[in-house]
Amino acid sequence: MNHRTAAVSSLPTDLPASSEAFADPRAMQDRLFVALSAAFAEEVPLYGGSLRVNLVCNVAVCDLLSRAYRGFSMTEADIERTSGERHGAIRIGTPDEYSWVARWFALFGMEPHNFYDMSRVGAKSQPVVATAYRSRQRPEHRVFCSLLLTEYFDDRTRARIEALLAQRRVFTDRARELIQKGERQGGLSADDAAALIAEGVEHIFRWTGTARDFGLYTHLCDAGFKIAADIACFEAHHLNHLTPNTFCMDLYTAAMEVCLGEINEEAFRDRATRAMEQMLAVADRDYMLLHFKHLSAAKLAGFAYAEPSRADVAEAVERLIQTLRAPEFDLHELDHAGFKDYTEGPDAATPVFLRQDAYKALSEPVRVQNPDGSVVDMTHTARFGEIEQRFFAATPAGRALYNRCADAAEQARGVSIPDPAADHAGSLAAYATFFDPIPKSLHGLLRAGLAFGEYEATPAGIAAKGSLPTRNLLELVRLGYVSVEGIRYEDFLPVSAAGIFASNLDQYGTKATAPNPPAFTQQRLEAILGRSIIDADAEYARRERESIERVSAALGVTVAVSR
Ligand code: OOG
Ligand code: NI
Repeated sequence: MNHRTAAVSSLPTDLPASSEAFADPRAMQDRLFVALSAAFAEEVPLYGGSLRVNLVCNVAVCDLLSRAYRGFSMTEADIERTSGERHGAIRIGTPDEYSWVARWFALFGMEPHNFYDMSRVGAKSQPVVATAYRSRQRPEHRVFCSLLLTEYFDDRTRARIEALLAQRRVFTDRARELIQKGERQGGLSADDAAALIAEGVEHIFRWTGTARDFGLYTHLCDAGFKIAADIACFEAHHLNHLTPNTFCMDLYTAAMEVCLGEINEEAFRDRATRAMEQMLAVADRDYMLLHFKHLSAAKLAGFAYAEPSRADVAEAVERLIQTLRAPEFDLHELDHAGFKDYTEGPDAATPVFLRQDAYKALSEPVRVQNPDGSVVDMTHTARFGEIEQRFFAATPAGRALYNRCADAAEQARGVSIPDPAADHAGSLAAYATFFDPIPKSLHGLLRAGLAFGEYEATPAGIAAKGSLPTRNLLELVRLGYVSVEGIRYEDFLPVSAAGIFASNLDQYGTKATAPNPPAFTQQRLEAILGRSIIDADAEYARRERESIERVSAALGVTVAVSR
């Protein structure tokens, strides 16, 4: 499959250097995700289509926001960069493979964050544990990385899985050499970095369309362990999905549904208009800073605000409709299994954690090689097309409140929340009421202690040192003596992750077939990694705490958020 090579070799090799000798890990990350995305789009035309849909929706959102904020503008290149952020998911078979993956990510400056035990999340449990790789500060990309728990299975099945996994070698000699060299030197030259990226795209995360041992594959699927089949019977750690960012989830989902032929243009006009109006209603300055990382607070403060008119919205929607009529948006002609019925996460007005949606997993042809040399052609349904919108990181109290709201909303689906296919607007509105207890602004979230923020003394605050009227941080923010930015959520949600496994494998909840499977602890995963796993919430809290300490030092008084 030489398109892989094409995707990689078309990239410039002039990776910016972090020091004289080594490529910058951040730049390597960006290059990696551009290359993975290009390769994924070549493998899965629908993914490429979804990127086109997302781009034109994001352009429409930015056009409208530039009417609201006079002076705000995003070039298509800015939009590409901002929406070039990705999260992905891979599933690993053995501890040895898992440690190579960790070492590989480390060279990109991506560290393990959070321990997810997916075998203990109730009805949606799956036989995997996981951590997610990302940069510690201001990450753009992250990868959920699961490890199959072979101890979950009865002895015979376990032995079959382990024997099959023992035969494969996902990391080539070249990849191993590069990793060892990078570790030894403390970095990689631009050429070596490009070679490491190519290893990832061409081998490690590659979809080969081939599998092994049809007997084991069907045994695992029939026993309810499609996840184990997806891991053990394939030759590489194929990406399960690669999720781009969108600036307006409800606009994107409506656009995908019209392109897939699931709704007509009239229904799209209606949904897109509501999505745009809803977006404008919440797009305050904190929302702008959250979504557009090239903006600084100072620059944003210079933009006058004028609420766009209904005619402006109608015009933006008509323009988008025109755009989507082009043949490149005829996605219904591609192989697909439809779009999910509803969006995961909070309603559009509640800016915490993540909103996620997806086109459903595709059934893809796979050629299976059997131990006896025979070959079987089958289809495998696992890779799907997720999209997300990232919001503020919630504190543990915020998470607890969010979980209560989300649980109640989940219970009400199909009861007091109407089916979205029958009444889309009514369904969104009823769903939103369950999140009423959560404040809708950054200020409200911070005051209630539900989200994390980073504070900074302003020049006015420093000038007023010694005569500040209050030590209350949020009051100081209101008076212009301190500025605050919400911290964006950069992690996964265990419950959503469990739902994602269940929905894209089309298999809900599995029970162990081993009589007493031992708990797989964080310590065991850390032993495999040879390092500790970062607690993301503790990091968000640390960033907030340190920023408050800096403000106190700059203003000469101890400030605090008073609740
Ligand atoms: C991982 C699912 C986790 C998310 O967005 O929560 C995930 C998987 O399907 O392997 O990607
Ligand atoms: Ni995902």
